[in-house]
Amino acid sequence: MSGPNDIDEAVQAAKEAQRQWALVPAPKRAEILYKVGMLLKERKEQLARLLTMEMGKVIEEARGEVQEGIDMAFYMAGEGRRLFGDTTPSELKDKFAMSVRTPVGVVGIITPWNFPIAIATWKSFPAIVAGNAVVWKPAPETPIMAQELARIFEEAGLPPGVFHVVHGDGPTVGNALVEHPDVKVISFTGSNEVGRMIAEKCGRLLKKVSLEMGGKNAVIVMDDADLTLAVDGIIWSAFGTSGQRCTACSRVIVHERVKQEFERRLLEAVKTLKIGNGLDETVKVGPVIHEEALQKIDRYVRIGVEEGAKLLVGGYILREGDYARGFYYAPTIFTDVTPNMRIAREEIFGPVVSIISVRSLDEAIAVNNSVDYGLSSAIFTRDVNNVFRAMRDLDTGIVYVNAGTTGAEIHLPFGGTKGTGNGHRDSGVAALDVFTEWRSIYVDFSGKLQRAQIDTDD
Ligand code: UN1
Repeated sequence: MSGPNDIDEAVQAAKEAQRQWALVPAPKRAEILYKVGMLLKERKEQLARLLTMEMGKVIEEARGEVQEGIDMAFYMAGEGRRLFGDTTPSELKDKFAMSVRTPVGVVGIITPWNFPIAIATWKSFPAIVAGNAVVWKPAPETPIMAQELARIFEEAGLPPGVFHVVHGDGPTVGNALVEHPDVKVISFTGSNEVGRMIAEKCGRLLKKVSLEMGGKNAVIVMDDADLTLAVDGIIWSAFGTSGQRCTACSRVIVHERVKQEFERRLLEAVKTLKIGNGLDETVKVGPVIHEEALQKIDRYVRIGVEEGAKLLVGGYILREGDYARGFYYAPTIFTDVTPNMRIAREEIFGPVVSIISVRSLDEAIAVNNSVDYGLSSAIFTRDVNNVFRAMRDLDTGIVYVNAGTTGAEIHLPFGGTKGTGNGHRDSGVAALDVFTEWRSIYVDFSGKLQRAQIDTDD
């Protein structure tokens, strides 16, 4: 565990190292990221196993998560040869105008336990290729993956001081990082509650802050949908990672004409899911992170029952036999849920999905957009008109057509509207906007004083 003094030491060392790092040509900085990518690739299996052991997601998904890190490394390494700025004409003769990206300095990164390595790569790789130094506070639940990533940076030849890991909780370590005057940008993924606290502090300090704070993601199933496909997509997005993704599907908005048949098929599919130790290749749903999470999920299920939702399946903690050794929650489906129920509005972060029935696409879109979050949404339909309506009208940062709400690819911007974020994006080229400042440069080669806005020809 680090204390506030450790944070200061890390930030000072980062500040020192960053000056030199910023002078390394970006394509050379990128070479380190290529090496990081290669090391992640070589160790994919070993890292995936560690990841499963540390936080519980099933091995197949752990491999997928490491793959996100590999993809991000190669993608951002490519950025080292781009980092595009703009050239623009000047209003004046013999004058050259351009804007370039410059590093911000020391960047503070705060990440959650559900994607202990991928989210850190979404943030640290663009920061590093752009010439910044990073001080990273991983979630206290997943320190091992953090150490592994730090070791890989070291082995790849990243100069000492450019990347730091500080362990500890939010109130001490996170706070010290957020408030440190030499940390210029904070990039945070986690709960809405913590994100708001960080944003308030950063607001006062005039510090740029990028927030990604979860979702209440819905899949719309229209009456013309391929129901087999919709069920597959929903099972994967709702119960993968035991529902502990910001992108997890936690609402299904189904057209009333197909509700009954859809529910029948969904129930059939849920019953085939094997729950257990994530290292077992046949297991589809692993444990949740800890007892506290288990209790929170269970509390929401009780709330759902009290609110009058109908429990179709699940709704209990698994405690028998081997399950007693972990934190297992039975995949849970509620139906006859109305959009204003708490289970349909609040992020549960567990394997619980609520089915809401609607009469039209208009109603489906309105229900989708009625929550305080706006990360991901999806529609299953065969009608091209529905597709384009959804693409335009679903108020989320990510929209899927004929796929579940999870599975974002790293070269597209990741983030959302409303309570999900504050307008910034992780991943994709948009991530560079968080970790760079724009510098506008004017070069006058006329040899005389030229005054913009005054020395006009007319
Ligand atoms: C998260 O849950 O915070 O789109 C990240 C997805 C993954 C990332 C999820 N690629 O589901």
